[in-house]
Amino acid sequence: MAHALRLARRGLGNVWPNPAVGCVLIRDAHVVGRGWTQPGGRPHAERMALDQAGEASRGATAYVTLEPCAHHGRTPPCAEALIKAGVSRVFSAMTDPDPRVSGRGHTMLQEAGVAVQAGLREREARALQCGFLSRVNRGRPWLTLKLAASFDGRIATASGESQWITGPRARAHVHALRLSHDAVMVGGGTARADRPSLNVRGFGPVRQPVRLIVSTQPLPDLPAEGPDYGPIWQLSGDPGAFMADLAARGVTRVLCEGGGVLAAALLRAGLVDELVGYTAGLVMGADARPSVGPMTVAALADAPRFRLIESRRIGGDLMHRWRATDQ
Ligand code: AOF
Ligand code: ZN
Repeated sequence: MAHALRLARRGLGNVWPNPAVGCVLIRDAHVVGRGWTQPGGRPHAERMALDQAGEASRGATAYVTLEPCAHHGRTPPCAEALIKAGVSRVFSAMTDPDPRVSGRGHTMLQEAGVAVQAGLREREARALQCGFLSRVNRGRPWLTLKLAASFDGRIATASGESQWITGPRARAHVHALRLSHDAVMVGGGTARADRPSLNVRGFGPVRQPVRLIVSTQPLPDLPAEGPDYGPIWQLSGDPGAFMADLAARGVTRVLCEGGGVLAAALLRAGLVDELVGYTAGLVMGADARPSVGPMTVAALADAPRFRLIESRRIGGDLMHRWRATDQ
C-alpha cells in the first residue's frame, strides 16, 4: 500500500476532477502490475495495473488507495474489472466518498467472492486525497497558500522590487508545488505588477494548471492557453462563493501565490488549509510590503492557527509547511 500511495502521488494536480489513485497487483510475492490515475482522470489506476498484469492478475492481490469504483462511466467499473480479471483479494485504503460509489465497490467485490479489507493506511490515503475529499465533502477545493518572503515576512521593497527574494532552488521547488495543484491563483494587483507566468516549467510536457486571477478589473495581456499555459479563469466577489464555483467546475487543489490583499482575504475567510512558506535570509523592515495584508485581527484567539508539518532547507532558503488546525 505504501508503494500504491507513492504511485497515486504522481496524479496530484493532473487528474482533476478525479482523485489521484494508485494500485499495485501482487502475485506470488511479485509485483505484476502497477497503475495510477492517468492525466485528465482516466483510465483509472486499477485499469492500468490490470492491463500491465494481463493473465498474471488471476489469483493476485490488489492494493488500491481508494475503493474501486462501482459506477458505469465511459468504461466499466473498476470493481467489475478486478472481478473479471480474477483478482482474489483487495486491500483498499478508504471508502470512496463519491455518492456513485460510497461502499458499492467494496460490496460488489465481496458479493463476487473477493476478500476485501478496507482501511489499510487510511490516514495517509486521506491526506493524499485531501483535494478530492474537500471537493466532494466540503464543496470547495483544498487551498494551499504559498508565500515566499524575507525573514521578516516581506515580499517587496517599498518601491515594489521583488526579484529575487528566494534563491533558484526554492523557485524550482515552487514549480513542483504548482505541478501538484490543479490551479494556480493570484490577485489582480500581483497579476498586473508581476505578470507571473503561473505555469509549470522544467518538468517536460505536463497538464498545465488553470490560471486563476481574482480581480474585478480587466486582465492584463497574458499568454494564450497552449502546451505551456493552462486556461485563464477570472474570479471575483466573495472568496467562499468563488471557491464553491471552482469545486463545481471540478477543481480539487488550488495553490494561491498572493498577493498580500488576496492572502489576507482568504485567511480571514478561513479558507486556507495549508501554508507553504519559503523564507529567505534577508530583512527588509516594516516599510517594505508585507506578504499578508491587513486582517484586523482583534485578539490572538481570532488569528487563524496552523501546525507545523514539515520544514527543511532548500538551497539557501527555509521551506516550511503548516496545516490549518481543523485539518
Ligand atoms: C477508481 N480508480 O483511479 C479513480 C477513481 O468520471 P469517471 O467515470 O472517471 O469516474 C470518476 C469517479 O471515479 C471519481 O469521482 C471517483 O469516485 C472515482 N475515481 N476510482 O476506482 C481511480 N480515479
Ligand atoms: Zn474506477
